[in-house]
Amino acid sequence: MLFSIVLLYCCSSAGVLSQLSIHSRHGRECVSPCFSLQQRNNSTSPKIKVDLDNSTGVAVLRMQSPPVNSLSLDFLTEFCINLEKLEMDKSCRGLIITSTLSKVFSAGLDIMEMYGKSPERCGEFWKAVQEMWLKLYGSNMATIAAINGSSPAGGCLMSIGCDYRIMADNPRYSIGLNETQLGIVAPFWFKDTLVNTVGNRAAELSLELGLLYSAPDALKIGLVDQLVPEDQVLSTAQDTMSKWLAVPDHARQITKSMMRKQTIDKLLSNREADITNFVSFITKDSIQRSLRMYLEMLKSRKA
Ligand code: CO8
Repeated sequence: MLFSIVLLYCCSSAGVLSQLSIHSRHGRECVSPCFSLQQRNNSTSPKIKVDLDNSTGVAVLRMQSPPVNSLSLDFLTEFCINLEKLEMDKSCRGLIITSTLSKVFSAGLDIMEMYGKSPERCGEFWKAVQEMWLKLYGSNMATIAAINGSSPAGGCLMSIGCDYRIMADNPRYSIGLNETQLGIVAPFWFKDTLVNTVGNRAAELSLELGLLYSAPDALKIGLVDQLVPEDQVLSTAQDTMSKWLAVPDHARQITKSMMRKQTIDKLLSNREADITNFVSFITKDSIQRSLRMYLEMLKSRKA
């Protein structure tokens, strides 16, 4: 019931909806024309590819938006539509999320969506971020993040929104909610999701210091559940999924709802205020300056 409410609530996706393509294991592609897309950037190619294996009931959602799978409004909209479609497909019981990019799972929220934008646009963007989390954290499907690269901030949020996390055993990859390092503050529902995952003390340290954990350190604090060699991330996720799907759906779903309902309800009952807070915070001159400095740091690091 909770999950249905969440779904209904999240269905209204800020008016920017895309065509959705889902590929079956046998290469069949069904394009649903039931949504119309208002393109917001130059790229018209799908940022997400979904393959649903009808024989196992497991879908693999691949993020494929170079260079770093940053979560722009377009990306989030496409992500939510795909999730919604899978959620409504009774044959789909499990979802694995991974990346097609080498080295990066997701760089988190697209900083350019928060820098130099109008309050209206920032509000629209934040609503899409909320929707992504509500849909994922409240999903009826068993969800596994197959983290095959770095996953800071919003990428970490997406990972901890899943039921289980498998990460590539590569010390160069990092994961965490590093918002304070950018001079911004993770909202209460980011914090709640992290607390639910690693406990209060680890979350406090992690959030205040904006820590990014190497894969082995992330395993130590329980931010991820398992490390495997890089080339086995997806296959391990598929093996693990079969264990999750061996549990009767209704029992797993009710238990998941029991664990997550309070956290989800908190955002649902404060959604508008959360958007207002985000917009007034992110459009402040001092915060815009912090974001600019961070962007410059990213560019100079690259140079
Ligand atoms: N948004 C937009 N552009 C980005 C982002 C991003 N999050 N991350 C990287 N880019 C850009 C870079 O600037 C670079 O652009 P260009 O090619 O034009 O110079 C390009 O992507 C490639 O980046 P890198 O060269 O750094 O790629 P690497 O493969 O070397 O590294 C990393 C990949 C590790 C992901 C690295 O890019 C990185 O650390 N990125 C920053 C990640 C980050 O800090 N994200 C935080 C986003 S904020 C967030 O998600 C939550 C905000 C909550 C807001 C709450 C407010 C109230």
